[in-house]
Amino acid sequence: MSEQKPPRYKPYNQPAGGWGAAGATAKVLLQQSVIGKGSKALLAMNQPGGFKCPSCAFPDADHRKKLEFCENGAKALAWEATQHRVTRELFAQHTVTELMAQTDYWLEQQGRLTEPMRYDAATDHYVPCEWDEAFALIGRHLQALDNPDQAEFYTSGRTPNEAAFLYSIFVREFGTNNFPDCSNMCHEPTSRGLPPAIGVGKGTIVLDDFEHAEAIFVMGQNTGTNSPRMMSNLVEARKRGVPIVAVNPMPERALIRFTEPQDVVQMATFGSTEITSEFVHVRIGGDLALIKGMMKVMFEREAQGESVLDHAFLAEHTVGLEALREDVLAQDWDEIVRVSGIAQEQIRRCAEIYIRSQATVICYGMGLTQHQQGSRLLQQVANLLLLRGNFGKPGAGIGPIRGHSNVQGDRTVGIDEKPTARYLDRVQQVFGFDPPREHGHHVVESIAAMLDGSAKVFIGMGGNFIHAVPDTERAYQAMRRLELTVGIATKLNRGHLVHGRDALILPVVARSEWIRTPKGEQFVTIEDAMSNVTASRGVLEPASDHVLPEVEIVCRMAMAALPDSKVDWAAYMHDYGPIRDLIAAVYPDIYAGFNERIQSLHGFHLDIPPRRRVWPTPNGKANILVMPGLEVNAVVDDPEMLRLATVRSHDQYNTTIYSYNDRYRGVYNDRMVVFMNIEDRLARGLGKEALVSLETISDDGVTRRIEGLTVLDYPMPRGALAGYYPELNPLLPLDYYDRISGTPAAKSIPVRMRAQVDLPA
Ligand SMILES: Nc1nc2c(c(=O)[nH]1)N[C@H]1C(S)=C(S)[C@@H](COP(=O)(O)OP(=O)(O)OC[C@H]3O[C@@H](n4cnc5c(=O)[nH]c(N)nc54)[C@H](O)[C@@H]3O)O[C@H]1N2
Ligand SMILES: Nc1nc2c(c(=O)[nH]1)N[C@H]1C(S)=C(S)[C@@H](COP(=O)(O)OP(=O)(O)OC[C@H]3O[C@@H](n4cnc5c(=O)[nH]c(N)nc54)[C@H](O)[C@@H]3O)O[C@H]1N2
Ligand SMILES: [Mo]
Repeated sequence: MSEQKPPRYKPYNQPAGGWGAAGATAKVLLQQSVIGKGSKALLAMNQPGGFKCPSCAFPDADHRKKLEFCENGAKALAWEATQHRVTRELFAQHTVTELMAQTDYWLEQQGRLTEPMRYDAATDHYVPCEWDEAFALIGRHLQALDNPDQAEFYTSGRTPNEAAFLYSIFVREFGTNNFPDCSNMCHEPTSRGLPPAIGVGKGTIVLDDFEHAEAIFVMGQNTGTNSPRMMSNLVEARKRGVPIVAVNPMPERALIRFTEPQDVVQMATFGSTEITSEFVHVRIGGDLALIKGMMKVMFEREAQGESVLDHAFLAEHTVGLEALREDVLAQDWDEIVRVSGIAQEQIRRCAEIYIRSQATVICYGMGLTQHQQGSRLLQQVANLLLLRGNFGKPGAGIGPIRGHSNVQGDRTVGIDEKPTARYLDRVQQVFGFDPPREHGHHVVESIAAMLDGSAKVFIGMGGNFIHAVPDTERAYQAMRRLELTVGIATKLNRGHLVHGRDALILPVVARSEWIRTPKGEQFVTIEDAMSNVTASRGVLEPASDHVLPEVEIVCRMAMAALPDSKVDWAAYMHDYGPIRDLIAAVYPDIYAGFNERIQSLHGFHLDIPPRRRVWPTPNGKANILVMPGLEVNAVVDDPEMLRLATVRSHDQYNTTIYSYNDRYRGVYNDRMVVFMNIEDRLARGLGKEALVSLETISDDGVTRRIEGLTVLDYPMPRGALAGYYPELNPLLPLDYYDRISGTPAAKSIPVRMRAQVDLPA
């Protein structure tokens, strides 16, 4: 019997979730041969006393007595708990050059890393090495640098608070603030854009706010795929009749219709809930024009004598209203409609929904942050909320939906290339060394430093830097110039193969696994996207006897690099309680009494002053900030230009590809595709599913082109394209980023499309 491959593209017309999701969960456990073990772990995931899902940062619903996992959480777990192992034999069989020829999917499939490996240039193989030898090599390289700023210390958001905190102390005592972080490519516009406006760089909502909201806006976020547990909140809100407005250039399936896999009746009856009451098919980068249009409706109605703003709130809590009014009223309706791609009538409907609601939540994801002016765009989201006093009352606030499960926590505990003076003073008082005061590198700056030769060492605490960053080809060149690259990781990835003269792969204990040290069983803590800090205790046996917890790795790197350290690393290596005491000492405002408070079954919430209508800004007010114009990206004057958004499929976790399918978008067996409006395709004389190339429009003289992409007819707005991250990262210029946050504009790459005549064999 020949194995029939399903067609490459078959539009998906079912509701998202439901039996499709339940089936996919079972299948993934089966594939990784972890049915029994996986099920045991799933029962402990996101439950009090268990561990935090290694997938996304959405909070647990502690008041509901149900399993708190979703299809994609189960996938993340199955991939982590997999029975497959990368052993020394794999590295003995293949040179690094041979491994480079394998796909990322294949690398991932090899399973968990099991022992430390060191690159041997003479044979082009990774060879086993002792942990002591690995730390000694790191120590030697770091000590040999002319100055500490020649090292780059990357962090990805899976690292728990305890390890991230010690890492930030180690690196500062070593003498640099070079902390490129996955957050720099993600929610940094939140961290940098919101503080001048509302005084905090975090979200202000908690889970309960979904229950009190009278309207919910979901902007630039593919909820059903990337934060599936949030679907429960949307379903519940919808059943209460709350209007939900989704703003997205892609009509993401789960935002249209969803079946709650945990709803027994819906599952049995094949029922589903219509999620979105208003789908706003915005152009890429059109959100600013939409928001200004909504505000224009409000100011126009005010001018006609109606009261639609919260005047008491505005008078007591804000400054800057008049400048905003002037800017917004000056925008021309035709321009608003052209740039947003949304008819005036629909903008008025959105404004009406917003005005009628006494409590509104606005959630957003990468569709808002990854633009050249992402940070300032978020300030306009804050303005919209401020106009109706949507802070500091139940059911209202701003909700950046964070990515990695501890990406927010890592930043809170010190992973920050631009630390505040106040924080540095605390570090000095608590530890007794002088931390460097000069700002360090974010991701883009770290690559520039590698390229110009000023960086020599790269240490990656988790993540897959090389495939997460822009400009893949230049990033490869950058990495290959280094003297030492270190990948501290659970799984083999491309970053371990694109390496420096010396290179190490250091395997770690994963989130779902227990940490047993000579001081007993330890737990770690994480902070979710709504500022709840909870304990996480793994329940599975570690992948091998030779993997180490991240905390121990940090301590031993520090001991090797800093022989005269003022920090008693050995005291923290096996005992995490004292680390939390240090966190409390450095951050008394939010973390005082950490060890007592973490005893509570559901953890605790870190104070977010705007929830109390307190604004930690220099003037003590919420600042209404003006952003002129309607564009969030530099205008490209080229009639051929199309805007490309790089997005995630339903079957990947960032750079980890689970399969080549993207169920809800109807794509099978292929990721080298471009989603495009059929009219745009016809206008270019392209046939159905034509093969094309994309070339970036830039003025830096570098040609960035990807060939062999298949065009799929998809309900995209005119002029908008979408394709997959990380495959399309070679098209994203290093220099194309938000100047305030450093975040690459991965959702708005200007490109030209060409028909490809030479079909590959
Ligand atoms: N299963 C799974 N879960 C994940 C991840 C994963 O890869 N897989 N990654 C985690 C991480 S680190 C993060 S940051 C989050 C990411 O989660 P999301 O923020 O959902 O990320 P993306 O898939 O990159 O894109 C989001 C959406 O932005 C839309 N978009 C593109 N351009 C625009 C625009 O100009 N305006 C608007 N309004 N929308 C636009 C896209 O169509 C897409 O629906 O998810 C986290 N959770
Ligand atoms: N073009 C484009 N580029 C993007 C994006 C985009 O939308 N478009 N999104 C950006 C975003 S939002 C993000 S967050 C970044 C993601 O960038 P990263 O965080 O660097 O990438 P990941 O793919 O999440 O990293 C996966 C690796 O982490 C390791 N790992 C997994 N769990 C653990 C653990 O518990 N501990 C340790 N030490 N290692 C672990 C595994 O070895 C795995 O291979 O990519 C960014 N890049
Ligand atoms: Mo992210």
